[in-house]
Amino acid sequence: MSEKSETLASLSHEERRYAPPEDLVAQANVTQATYDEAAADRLGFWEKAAERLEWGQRWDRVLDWDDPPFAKWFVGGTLNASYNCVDRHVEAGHGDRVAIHWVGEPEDDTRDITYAQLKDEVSQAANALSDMGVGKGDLVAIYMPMIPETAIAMLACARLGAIHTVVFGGFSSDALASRVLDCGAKVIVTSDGGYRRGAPSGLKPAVDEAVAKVAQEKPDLVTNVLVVRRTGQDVEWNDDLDVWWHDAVGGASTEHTPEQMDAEHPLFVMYTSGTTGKPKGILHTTGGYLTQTAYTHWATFDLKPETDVYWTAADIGWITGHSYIVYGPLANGTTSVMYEGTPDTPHKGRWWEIVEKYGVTILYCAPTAIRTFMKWGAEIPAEHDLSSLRVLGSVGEPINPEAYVWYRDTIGGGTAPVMDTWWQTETGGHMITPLPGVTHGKPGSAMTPFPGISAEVVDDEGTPVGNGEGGLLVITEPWPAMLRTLWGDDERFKETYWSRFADQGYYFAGDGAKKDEDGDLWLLGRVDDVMNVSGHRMSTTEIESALVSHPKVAEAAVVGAADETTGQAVCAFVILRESALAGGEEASDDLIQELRMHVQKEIGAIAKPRQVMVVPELPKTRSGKIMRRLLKDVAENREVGDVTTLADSTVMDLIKEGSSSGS
Ligand code: 6R9
Repeated sequence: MSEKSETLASLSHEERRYAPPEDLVAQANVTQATYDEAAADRLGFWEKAAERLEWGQRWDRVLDWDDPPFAKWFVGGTLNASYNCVDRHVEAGHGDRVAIHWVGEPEDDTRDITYAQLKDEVSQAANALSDMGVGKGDLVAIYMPMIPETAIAMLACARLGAIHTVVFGGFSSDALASRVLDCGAKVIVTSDGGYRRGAPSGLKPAVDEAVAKVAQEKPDLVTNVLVVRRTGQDVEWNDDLDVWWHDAVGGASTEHTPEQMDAEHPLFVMYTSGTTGKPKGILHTTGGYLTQTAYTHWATFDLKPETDVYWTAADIGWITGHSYIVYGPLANGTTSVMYEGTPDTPHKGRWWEIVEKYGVTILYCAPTAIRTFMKWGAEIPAEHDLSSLRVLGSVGEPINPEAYVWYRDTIGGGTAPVMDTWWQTETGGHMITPLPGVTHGKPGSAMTPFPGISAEVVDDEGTPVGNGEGGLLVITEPWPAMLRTLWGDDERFKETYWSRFADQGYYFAGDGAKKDEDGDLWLLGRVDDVMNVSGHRMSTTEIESALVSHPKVAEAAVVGAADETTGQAVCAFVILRESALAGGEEASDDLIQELRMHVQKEIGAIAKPRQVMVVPELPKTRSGKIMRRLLKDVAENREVGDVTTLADSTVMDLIKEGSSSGS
C-alpha cells in the first residue's frame, strides 16, 4: 500500500448511503440535467444563473480571463446588489412577505421585518450614510451583534456603492483597529452592545478604543461612528464623531434610488486570518458574487421562496453570514430566521424552540454546533416538533460521519438530507456539495463540485490523483464569486493562492482532499494541519472522526506535537458527552486507554494517540474552527500564543487546567 492510500484508507469504512427523498426529487429545483448542461457549456450555465438577477445593463462578455489570476465576470454589466435583495421583491408584489424573522436572545424580544419594511429601512440607512459623506467606493466598517441593523447597514452600503467590511463582534478593539486602518474605513457602524449568554455585553467601548488607536496613525480617517441602541447600557459619547442610529437613520427619508454599479464594482472586503502574518482582506465584487450566492442558495437547499423558512445559524461576521444570511437568501426573496444569541440561552433547547415556532424548513449550521448538541443529548431536541425541517446544511469544517448521521436522524427525522458544503471566504459561495434532489449522501463526504465549478485533487506536481487516492484540492477554472484580489495587495494574492500550481494556473485552496473509489470528494482539513508521524502523513480530521465515533466522545481535536522519536506524535484533546459524564465517567486511565485503542482499531496503530487529554472546551474561531495552533502550544508545553481571534478567549485557561489533570 502506498503511503497515501494507507493513511487515507480508514474513510472507506464508511458505507452508509442515503438516497435523496422521493418527494423532494419529484419537484427539485435542480436535477442531473443541470450538471450535464453546465458540463457542456460552463459559461453559458453561469450566464443563465446571472439572468435570475435584475441587471441595469446586460454584460457583453461572461468572463474576462485575459490577465489571470485577475478575473472579471459579466463584463460591461451593471446592477445594484441592494436593489436585487430588496426593492425588486417589493416591485414584484412580495412587499408583505417576511424577509427576516429576527429573534433576540432575551425571550420574546423578536421582530418580523417584511420586504417592504426592509426597503424603507435600507433606504433610510443609505440616506443617513450619504449625509455623513459616504459615497461610492468609500469604506464602512460594521462591528455589530446579530441584529437586523447589521444586514441593513450592509445593504445600505451596497445601495450607495460603498464597500463594507464587517468585523465579527466578538473580536477585540485591536482587531477592529487594524482592519479599519488596513482598508481605510471612514465610518464605523456599531451598537451600544448586544446580548450574549443572557447578559448585555458592550461593543461601543471597544469601538472607542479602536478609534483612539486608529487616530494615532491616521487622525482624520474615521469621521463618524453610527451607533444602534440595542441594550440601552451607558456609553461614552464623543459629540464630534458619534451619532445615534435612531436619530440619523430614523429621521431620514424612506425614499432612495439605488445607483447601478459596474458588475466588478467592489461589494465588500472580509478579513480572514492567515496562518501567519496579518489578516488578509478578501475582496468580493458585485455581479459574480451575487450570481453565485443567489444561485447556490437556491440550488443547494432546493429553496422554494414562497413556502420555505430558511435559517443559517451563524454569525454575519463570518462569510457564511454574508453569503447565506444576507446576500443569497435576500436576492432570492427568502423568508429567513436570524438569531442573536447562543444556543444555550436561556436553555439548551433554544434552537429547537425557534425551529418549532417559525416552522423552519431549511437549517444551515456548522459541525461544531452539531457536536455540541450531540454532547447535550438527543432528549433536548426530542422535546420539540422539528418535522418542518426538510433540508439540512453543514459548513465550516469536515463533518464527522457520526455527527452527520446524528444530524440527519435526530434533527432531520431520519429523512432530511444533509448538504455538506465545502467553500471558503475566498470562494464566496458553495463549491463542492451534494444537491438534495440529485446526490446520494455519504456521511463525511462533500461529494462533487457544484455545477459549473471545476475542482480536482492533485499531487504535489499538480497531476490529478486517481480514485482512492489523496492529495491537494485545487480549483481549475475561474468561478463567478471568486475573490478578485487581497485588498491592496495583488502580490500576496498571487503568492498565496496561485503560485503553488502556477504552471497549471490552478487556484490552491490550502485543503487536503481525497477521491474515494467512486471519485467522490472527502475534505481532510487544512494542509497545515497534516501531521507527519514516523514518516506517515496523517490528517487530523480522520483521527478526530475516529474519536468522535466513540460513544463517550462529543468533540475531539488532534494535533501533531514534536516528538523525539517519531518526529511528531498524535495528541488528542477530547470533550466527553454529557451522558458519559452523568454516568460518573471521568478522565480515568481506563477511559484514556479505551480511546487510544479505539483509534487504533478504527485507523491503525500509527494513528494511536500518544496522549489523550479530556478537556471541558476547545479553542474555536467565530466559525467554530478549532485553533489547533493553540492546542499545539499546550501539547508541547509552551506559552500559549495569540488568542485574539478566538470566539471566547477564556477557553485556553480551562484547557490548561484540564490538561494538567488528565493525560
Ligand atoms: C465557508 C467557510 C474555509 C475553510 C476551508 C476548509 C474549511 C469549510 C468545509 C470545510 C470540510 C466542509 N471548510 N467548509 N472543510 N468540509 N464542508 O468556512 O469559510 O471561514 O474561510 O473557511 O474551512 O478548510 O478551506 P472560511
